[in-house]
Amino acid sequence: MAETKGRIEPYHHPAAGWGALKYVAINLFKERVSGVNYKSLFAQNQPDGFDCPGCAWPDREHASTFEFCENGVKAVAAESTSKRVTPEFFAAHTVTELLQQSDYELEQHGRLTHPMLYDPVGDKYAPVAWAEAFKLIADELNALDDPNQAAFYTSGRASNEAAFLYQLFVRAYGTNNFPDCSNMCHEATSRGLPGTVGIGKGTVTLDDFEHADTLLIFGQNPATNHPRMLGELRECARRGATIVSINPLRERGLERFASPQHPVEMLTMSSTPISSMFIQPKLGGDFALIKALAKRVLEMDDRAVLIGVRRVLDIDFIDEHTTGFAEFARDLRAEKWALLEEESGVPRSQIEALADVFMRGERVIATWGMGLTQHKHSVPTIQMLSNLMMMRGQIGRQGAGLCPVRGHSNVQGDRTMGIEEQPAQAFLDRMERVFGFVPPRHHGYDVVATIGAMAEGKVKVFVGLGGNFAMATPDTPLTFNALQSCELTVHIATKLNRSHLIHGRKALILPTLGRTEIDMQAGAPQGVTVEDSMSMVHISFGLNKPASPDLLSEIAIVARMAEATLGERYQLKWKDYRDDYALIRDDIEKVFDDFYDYNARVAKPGGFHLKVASREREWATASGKAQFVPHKIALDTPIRRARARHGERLLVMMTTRSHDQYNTTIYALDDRYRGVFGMRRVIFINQADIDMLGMKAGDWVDVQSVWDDGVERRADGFMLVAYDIPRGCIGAYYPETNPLVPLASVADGAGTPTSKSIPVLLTPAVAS
Ligand SMILES: Nc1nc2c(c(=O)[nH]1)N[C@H]1C(S)=C(S)[C@@H](COP(=O)(O)OP(=O)(O)OC[C@H]3O[C@@H](n4cnc5c(=O)[nH]c(N)nc54)[C@H](O)[C@@H]3O)O[C@H]1N2
Ligand SMILES: Nc1nc2c(c(=O)[nH]1)N[C@H]1C(S)=C(S)[C@@H](COP(=O)(O)OP(=O)(O)OC[C@H]3O[C@@H](n4cnc5c(=O)[nH]c(N)nc54)[C@H](O)[C@@H]3O)O[C@H]1N2
Ligand SMILES: [Mo]
Repeated sequence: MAETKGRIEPYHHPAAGWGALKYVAINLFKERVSGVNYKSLFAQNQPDGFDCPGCAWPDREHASTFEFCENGVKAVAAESTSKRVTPEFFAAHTVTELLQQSDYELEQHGRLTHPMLYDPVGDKYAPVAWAEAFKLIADELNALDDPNQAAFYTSGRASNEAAFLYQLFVRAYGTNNFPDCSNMCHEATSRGLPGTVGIGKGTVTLDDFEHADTLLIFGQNPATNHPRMLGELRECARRGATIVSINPLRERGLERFASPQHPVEMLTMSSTPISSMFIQPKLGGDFALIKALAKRVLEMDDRAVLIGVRRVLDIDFIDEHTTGFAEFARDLRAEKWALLEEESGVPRSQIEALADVFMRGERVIATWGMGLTQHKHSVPTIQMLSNLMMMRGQIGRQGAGLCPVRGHSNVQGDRTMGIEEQPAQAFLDRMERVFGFVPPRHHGYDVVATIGAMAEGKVKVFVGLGGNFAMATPDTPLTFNALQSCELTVHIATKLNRSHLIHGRKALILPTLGRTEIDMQAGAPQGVTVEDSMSMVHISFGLNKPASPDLLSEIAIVARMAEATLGERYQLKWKDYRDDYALIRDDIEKVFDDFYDYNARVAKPGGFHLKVASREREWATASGKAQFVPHKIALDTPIRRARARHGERLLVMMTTRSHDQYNTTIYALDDRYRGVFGMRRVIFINQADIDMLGMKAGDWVDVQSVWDDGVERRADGFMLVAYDIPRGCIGAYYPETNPLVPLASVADGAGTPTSKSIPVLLTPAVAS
């Protein structure tokens, strides 16, 4: 089904600026946010307000000045909408009817108000009492032959308290099946960094941005996805720091920025240039590019030794803090320049120019997003990036370090709290000691494994704590079948989405409070805590009246699910926990030493920084040192094999976010900075590739992925948009393109679907 009303109009303005303000106004109006809720916009990320549900970028000590952010405003407006999805709404629509609506339309219906149970007779959801809903879940869970026949998904908005209780419940019930959104997101970071620096988290804080002289931004689109990061980059740029954008797609939002925080910039229509250098590797070319930079650093160090000038390598750091350098250097020396150039898609002259910038930098921060994490070789890529930074001791000192930029506002905290299908044994020992039950020891299913297990009938109950599992995951038709073959699907959610409609034989939708809402328990307002992308933990209090009197908090839902399922087993204090969230924090503190004095420390404005050992140059690796890990360029890959078969017609597709979406939530149909308006079914493609296809910009195509399992995977009806992107690489939006991602196509060692490198063929659209 082709959209025809859209238009393409290149964007020539700075990011943010007046455009952002205008869009905010339109959005607020459209969402029909009630007057009283306006004030909540000014309370996000304030000391006594709530943590913005928009993204995981930290805020300056929950600063006293209002930080304007389009992303945050949209997220808050979407949650504060006055529209409601009531029992009457469900009575008026069958599920089959609702399935005809687009994700955008489903989002527009507003907030869920009542717990709902699917009625197969009328093919409709009907209201159900909370107690009955919990009893149904308990009965289904207790009827399973094995607890491993259930899977418990988490989306990264869940608070620390909700996540901790959830994993406590699920482990007491008896499984480690914790698929979570980070499996699809920064998993390669979480699995890659422990091998090099000992912990899967970033090593910088916002303070380091004030001291950095060089910033390398890999595979990220902050103007859309982390707008407050642009404010930091602006300050860096004004101070004279060099900012390099490494991205196949020339993101206009990384070129110039007009800060909404600075009235003069706004009034004079001026702006600050952000990136001074743009490197455009081919999709997935970062691994070879970073390895090439490392090789160049080594060569320049050889030269320095030869002519007797200051070393380029930080020899002291390497000697004192690392292992494996000799072998790593041997591998670098053996690598051929021609292969590095070919695989990265970056000419040698540009590699050398970028290496110069890196070597000139005294204090370098490397940031990265999904552009590095959603490829087959993402773990080696991230390890190579830490190798590169370690060569010059750019980790664990002021103004320098590794900075993975996370997505969901508490995705990092959820993992810290034990949402992890491969839990560490030491953590399980601790759980056992504190709570007195024996937690399951073997690994559970991640997202991809859960889908496979559902499809094979091995997982029969699916519970989703937030998120939109059906749309966020790969291989859409297969995933839909998998979910539909479940005995029971349960979704704890704020708004209606497609996952609620792709349901099991029995199905529940459990409506919950959003983070912006007042959470009263046993007569007292409760706060919840979150950990941002830079390991700052702080407390968040909702301010708005709940969307419906029938909502329960996520914590109350989890606790009551647990009570119903486990009964008196293990004497866990479910009722106490839900009456007073401070008691949950007391028990979190018993399990994790770094959370000592938890309640006292989050009571302070700004909260506290959770220790990241690598930041202190303490290395929690097997060797007790930071480890250089060599990696070869893989020459036998699905993409290479597909290209050998199809030649230049084989294109590699990345799937990204437009400006007006939050993951699977489609707020509106524009992608302002990329110049797409009123439509989403577009493909960004190099003009030379359009010519190669014998087509022209504006033509419509169907897309088919190339995979060797005999399954036809296609997505039809996309318009070609000529764009500044390397030949052989194309871009499109997710989730529309998820049917193209084969379930088996994952990052080695992380299991992340390869959403940024899908081998595809384009053909003229059959029905447009
Ligand atoms: N408004 C808004 N904000 C969000 C979200 C949202 O959907 N909307 N989602 C949140 C979440 S969960 C996340 S994880 C983050 C995601 O934030 P990002 O990491 O910015 O995610 P994407 O939109 O997928 O964009 C990836 C960027 O990587 C580039 N890229 C793609 N492939 C490659 C590659 O091979 N190499 C390099 N170097 N670059 C590449 C793309 O051109 C694009 O600029 O944002 C969070 N914030
Ligand atoms: N092809 C492709 N696929 C991708 C990606 C990609 O770049 N390309 N990105 C991946 C990434 S990085 C991520 S993080 C995942 C995202 O996967 P998910 O986290 O599963 O998806 P979201 O779209 O963020 O979930 C939105 C839903 O969450 C619910 N919700 C919102 N707020 C709350 C709340 O406070 N509590 C509860 N209980 N529910 C709430 C609402 O019902 C809303 O519809 O998608 C992944 N999938
Ligand atoms: Mo994400």
